[in-house]
Amino acid sequence: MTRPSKIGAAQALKSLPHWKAAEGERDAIVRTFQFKDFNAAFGFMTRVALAAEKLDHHPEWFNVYNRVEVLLSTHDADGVTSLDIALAAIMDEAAAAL
Ligand code: H2B
Repeated sequence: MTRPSKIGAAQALKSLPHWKAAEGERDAIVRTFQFKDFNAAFGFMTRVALAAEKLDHHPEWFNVYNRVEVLLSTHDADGVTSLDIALAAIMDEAAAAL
């Protein structure tokens, strides 16, 4: 399958108001999600994991209790692509539904 090419964080963020550029060298976008409790956070992660597998595009994330810190970037493109925008939008929707 053809992989999308790099768009860059600044361009991607125009359509993703809840996200910001990662600090440091990497071209990546980040968002921290907060949920009611661990059960809600892990439910979110489960839904997103299934979508990520379907997309063949996977988040870097870190969970403690009710908090999920997410970083999205396309390793193959060395930066943010349309796949990251798609996964970010899926995450925003999944979080809003909880
Ligand atoms: N996820 C992310 N975030 N970036 C990638 O470049 C990537 C991925 N590549 N998931 C996919 C898997 C690739 O390794 C497989 C072989 O398609």
